[in-house]
Amino acid sequence: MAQVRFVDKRVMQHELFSKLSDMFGREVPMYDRALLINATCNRSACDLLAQMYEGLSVSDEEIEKTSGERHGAIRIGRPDEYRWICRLFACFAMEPHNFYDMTSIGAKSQPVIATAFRSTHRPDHRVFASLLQTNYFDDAMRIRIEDLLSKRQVFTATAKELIEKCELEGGLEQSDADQLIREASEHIFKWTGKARDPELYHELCESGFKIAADIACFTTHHLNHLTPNTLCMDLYTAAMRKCLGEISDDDFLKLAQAALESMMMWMDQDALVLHFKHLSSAQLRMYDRQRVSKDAVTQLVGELLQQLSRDDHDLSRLQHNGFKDYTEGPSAEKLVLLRQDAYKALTENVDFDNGQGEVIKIDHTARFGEIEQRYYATTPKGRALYDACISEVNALLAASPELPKQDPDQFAVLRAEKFGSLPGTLGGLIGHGLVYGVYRATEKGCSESGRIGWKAVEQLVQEGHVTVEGLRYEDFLPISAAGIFASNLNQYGTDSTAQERPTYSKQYLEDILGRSVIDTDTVYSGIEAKSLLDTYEQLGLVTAMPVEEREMLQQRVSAYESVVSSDALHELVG
Ligand code: OOG
Ligand code: NI
Repeated sequence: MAQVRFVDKRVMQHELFSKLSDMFGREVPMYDRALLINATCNRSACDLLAQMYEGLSVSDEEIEKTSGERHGAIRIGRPDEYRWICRLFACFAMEPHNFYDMTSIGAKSQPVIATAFRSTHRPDHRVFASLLQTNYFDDAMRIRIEDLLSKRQVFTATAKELIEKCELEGGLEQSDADQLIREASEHIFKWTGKARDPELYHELCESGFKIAADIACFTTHHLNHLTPNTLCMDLYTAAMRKCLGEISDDDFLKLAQAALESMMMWMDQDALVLHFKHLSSAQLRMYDRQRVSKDAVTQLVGELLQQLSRDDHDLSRLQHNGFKDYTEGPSAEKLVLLRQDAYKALTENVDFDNGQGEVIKIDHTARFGEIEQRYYATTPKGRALYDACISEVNALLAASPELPKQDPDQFAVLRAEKFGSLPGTLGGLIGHGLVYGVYRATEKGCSESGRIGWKAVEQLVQEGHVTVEGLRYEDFLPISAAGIFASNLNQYGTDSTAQERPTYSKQYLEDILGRSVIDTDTVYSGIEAKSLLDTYEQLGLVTAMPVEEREMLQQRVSAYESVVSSDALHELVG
């Protein structure tokens, strides 16, 4: 009862990200304009979907809900700061998910370890939070970095008091919640354009440690990027290139036509449910598929070009460093994990205090503009297959690094070939045990409960007793994250300069956080298993199912229940 006065933590989370997005939009005009371009492209994609699925109409508000999702990236210097960040995000129902060891990913290694803060179920927002590992460096450098970091105070006394109050009382009232959000957007995550110790900055950058320079010399955990979601990656990247002035209108028309024609192939009803998570799946499955002519697509693309040609979409006048050469992740029509792309890091002028009362201006290149599209979560088997495909793509890139730039069509064809072994539909992916599903008994199934004999779930789906939805991937990929560090810092990877190369573990990160890190394979697997057990229960099949199968599902559910918080557990049940 006492809890009624508290603001819902998920509501606070939405408010936080909306404020952070406003803040970032003011700091980085390119980000603000890119959001507009994304909205324009998503509108076009939805106009095409309305032609493909008669009766489907997606309002601008619904598009905003669907693509208003964001992920941020922050880079933190001190373990005590990292723990405060964890406690801060807990006030917004965001917990640490997965341990990412960026120090041991081969040539792209960086001196940071990380976790991602997000809600466990159907998260809308997430933050990839890295922590600099000073013992990656030789002792002399380690001490200089630690000394400089020890002089900063990122969290004000007010912020700490509010976090403690939230922990003690279980939530925050409106005025406290507003104040904590202000602390975040006006201080903790704000870019100041000011830094310290220009000498250390230069030394770190020159020895290949730009990431450490970006952390050690600044006084806040400024957002490195804030990434929105797109409904059609290839359409968005074509639009960005056009608006940045990198490609001609004719090239844009060609790319956009291809992107939308490809979308017509992969945007089946399962993909609709995946992309429009705020709309009900029953509703999304009601519409019949119609044939849309090439001419209709051409007309849409022409209209899109007109909109993109308006002044407010012109990015070429803003200072920028161009768009990346190719999209990270699977080929466009294989809906697993995620695809990401970005405009490259901007060159920003920073005022460095040299400690002797002088200000030195230095160009800093770190903040960039990412975009992403999220797909189905893979099982370990699916992940292994994805990894095998991506390593073939990487081998191709290693052999011909200029290919994506020089011949993007050929690169797209070859990449699609490398991903050829992945099925192109949810049914195929689930059938081969490559992605997770969430099952539900249908009305028909429930009405025949107790009269259906035991059979495999695929059979029940085929008969219309059960429906299945693909589980969405809500995490990050260490390798693509490494690619992001490498590309936006314009530095590939770095080796440790410590006398003995240190190793880092999940337990080590948990000790810093003062709590456990949630393993998301356990979560995805548990959600699927729980949905299966619930479905069999509703169909009256629990006693009929083979004992081993029941025990296996129960084990997966128990493992899941032991890693998620009680709040998150309630959320799934409710
Ligand atoms: C974080 C890189 C990770 C992603 O999308 O994989 C990331 C960083 O650049 O600090 O954001
Ligand atoms: Ni990112």
